[in-house]
Amino acid sequence: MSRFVTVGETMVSLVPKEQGLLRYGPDFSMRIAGAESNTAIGISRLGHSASFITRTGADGFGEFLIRMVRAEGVDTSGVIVDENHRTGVMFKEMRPGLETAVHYYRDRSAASCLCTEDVDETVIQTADIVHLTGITPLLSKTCRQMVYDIMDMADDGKALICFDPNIRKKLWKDEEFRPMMKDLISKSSCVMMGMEEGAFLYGIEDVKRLADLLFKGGKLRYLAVKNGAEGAWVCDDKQLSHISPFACRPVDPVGAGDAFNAGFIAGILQREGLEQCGKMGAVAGAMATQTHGDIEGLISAKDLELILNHETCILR
Ligand code: KDG
Repeated sequence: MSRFVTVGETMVSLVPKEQGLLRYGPDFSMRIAGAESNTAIGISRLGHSASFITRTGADGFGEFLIRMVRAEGVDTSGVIVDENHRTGVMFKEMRPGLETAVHYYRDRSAASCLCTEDVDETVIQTADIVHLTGITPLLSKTCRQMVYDIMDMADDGKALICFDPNIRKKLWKDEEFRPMMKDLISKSSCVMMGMEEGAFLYGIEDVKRLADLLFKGGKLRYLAVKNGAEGAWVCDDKQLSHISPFACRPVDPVGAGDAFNAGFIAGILQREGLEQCGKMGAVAGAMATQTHGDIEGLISAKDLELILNHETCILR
């Protein structure tokens, strides 16, 4: 039984070896991506047991992903290998002088066939934390139903439901998903979102007002509002604190939000105080921006402790 469980799509990410537009044919290296698998790996690196549930295709990409997640110490016993669908793929495009663009090849992927029956209720109900993101309900109707059902299963157990809307406009297609995102947020006890996402969903840019609104529902226990290089805000029913950004040399922000979530959730699992959870998130998020892959910069428990205690280790 893992303390942390998450369900969602993991994908092969093809990351160019150099800056440049795709049209000029960069060389790629094959990495792993996916908000939920990133977070599960982040939690495992921070020393907590984590399980990841998904569907992959019965192909080399799927085998690669399962090996990667398992090699990071995450329990993959709930992963289903789907003979009839392929593993999702995404490409990063490192546009010179501009933000990295992401191109998805995930329509009708194996993970988009995930459904409630794929999830073992006992695994959800015995976890301390069940983490979901707003990406999964956009993948298909069965995924959407599954996310709602997992939240109900978690409510029947002891699990704290963590949710990150992780808005990916490329997946919104023609549909208006705002009410659904807000509904899922209202069912969660820990919400971690970007400042821009708060503005997009609620039209509120002031964190205090956003917190007042979200805590009014009565279910929420923790709120983290991530604001990139400006740091983050963390909030519970008693306190609202700003967390300064941790100095870093960013090369790619993709995956930093998941790393923040892993640090923040690890803090909750360790029963740290609110500000310490926020600092753990901020350091983990900053460290993740320093590599081009999503998981390569995820920090270990030992390094996080050194940083938080302002200690150094002997390297030479
Ligand atoms: O959070 C990082 C993710 O954006 C990336 O790994 C891919 O999950 C992903 C997505 O759907 O964009």
